[in-house]
Amino acid sequence: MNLSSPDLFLPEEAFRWFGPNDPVPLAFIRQAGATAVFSALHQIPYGEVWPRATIREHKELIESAGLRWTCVESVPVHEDIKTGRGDLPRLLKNYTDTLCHLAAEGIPVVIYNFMPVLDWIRTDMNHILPDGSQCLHFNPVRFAAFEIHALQRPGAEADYTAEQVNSAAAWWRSLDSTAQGKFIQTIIDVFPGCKWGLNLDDIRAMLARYAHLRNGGLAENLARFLEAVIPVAEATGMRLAIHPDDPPFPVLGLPRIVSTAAQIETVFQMADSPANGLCFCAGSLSARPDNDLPAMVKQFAPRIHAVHLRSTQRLPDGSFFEADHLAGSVPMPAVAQALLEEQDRRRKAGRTDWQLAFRPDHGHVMMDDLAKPPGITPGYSCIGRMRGLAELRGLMLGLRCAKTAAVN
Ligand code: DNO
Repeated sequence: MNLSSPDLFLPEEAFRWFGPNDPVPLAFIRQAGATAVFSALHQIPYGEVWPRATIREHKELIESAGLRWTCVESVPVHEDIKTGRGDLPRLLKNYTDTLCHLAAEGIPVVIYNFMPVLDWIRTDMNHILPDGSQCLHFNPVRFAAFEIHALQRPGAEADYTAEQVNSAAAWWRSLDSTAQGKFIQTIIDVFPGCKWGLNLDDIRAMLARYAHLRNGGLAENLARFLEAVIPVAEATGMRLAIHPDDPPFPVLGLPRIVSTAAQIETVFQMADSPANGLCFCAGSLSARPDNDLPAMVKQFAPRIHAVHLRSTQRLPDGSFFEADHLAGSVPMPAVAQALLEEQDRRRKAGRTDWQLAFRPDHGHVMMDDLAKPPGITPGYSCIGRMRGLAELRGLMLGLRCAKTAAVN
C-alpha cells in the first residue's frame, strides 16, 4: 500500500505560524511535513480592517515557502463587540470588510473566539514532566492566588473552596516579589502572537467593562455579532469557526458560553447556517470531564471547519497539564476516527470541501528547544509540535490502513 496515496483521503496537515517574527520559520514547518499553515496578521490592532494588500503579501510569503494559507487563526473579536458597548457598527463593518478581503484572496476559514478579557489561561508555562520536557499547566490553586492576591478581585474567594483559598495564600506567600511578578505576567500576557505589556490595572479595567452584563448578556452579544457576520460569510463562501473556551469553565467571575456541547449547540442555533461553525479544539474541550470528545465530533461534524488536536491530563485536584498528543484524557483514536468518517461523509455527498485541516495544537518544549533563548510563543515549540504532528499522522494512516485491510 502506498502510504502517501491521495486515495487514503487524509486530512490536511497544518502548523500554526505567527508570521515573519515567529522563531519557527516556514521552512521548518514544511520540513515537519505540514502542507498548510493557520496564520494571522498579528500586527493589525484588534478591531481594525485587514487591508487586502497586506493579506496578499502574507499569503505570498507562505506560498513562496511551498505552503498554503487555508485558515486564519484568528481574526480577533474586539472587546467592545463582546461587551456590547462602543462603536459597534464600525467594528462590525470592519470585521465583515476583513472577511470580504480574506475571501477575495481565497482563504476559506476564519477562527475566532468569544472569551471575555483573556484568551487561553495557564498558570505555568514551563511545567517539567518526568522525562524532562516542559508543558503548559493550569492549577486552580495558583489561579486563585492570582485572583485573590495579585488581582484582588472583589468576591474572588467565593469561587473557591476554603481549602483552595488557604493553599493559594500559602503558595502566594512562598513566592518572592520577582517570582510573583513573573507569575502575573504568565497569566496576563497570553495573547498569541502579540505582546501587549498589560498590567494588573489594565486587567481590572477590562474586567470592569463586563460588570454591566446581565445573565445571558455575553450570549446576546455573540448573537449580535453572528447576525452581522454570518450573512457576509455566506455571501462570500467563507466559513467561521468559533474556538471553545480555554479552560472550559468560568474564570475571573466572567461568563463562559462555548465550553460544553449544549453551549455549542446554542451558538449554532443563533445563526442556523453552515457558515456558523466550530474550531474543534480537543485540548480545550478535554479539560472538562463531562465533555465526551468523540461524541462531540459526531454531533457537530458537519459544522467543524478547523481542528486543533492535543490532549490534557486532568488531575483529581482540578488541575490539568498538556499531555503528549496521544496520551492524557483525550481518546485520540476515537476523535481521529470520527473526523475521518466526517470527511468520508462529505465526499459521498459530493462536497468539494470535504478535506478537514488539523494542526497539532501546542507541543512540549523538548530536546534542542530546551536550550533555545526565550522567544517561542508558549505552546508553540517546533520539535514538540513536530512530534505531535508525526504521531497524529501515524494514527490517521493507521486508522485508514485498518479500514482498507478490513475491506480487502
Ligand atoms: C491557543 C490557541 C488560541 C486560539 C484562539 C482562537 O493556543 O488555541 O489562542 O488561537 O483562542 O481565537
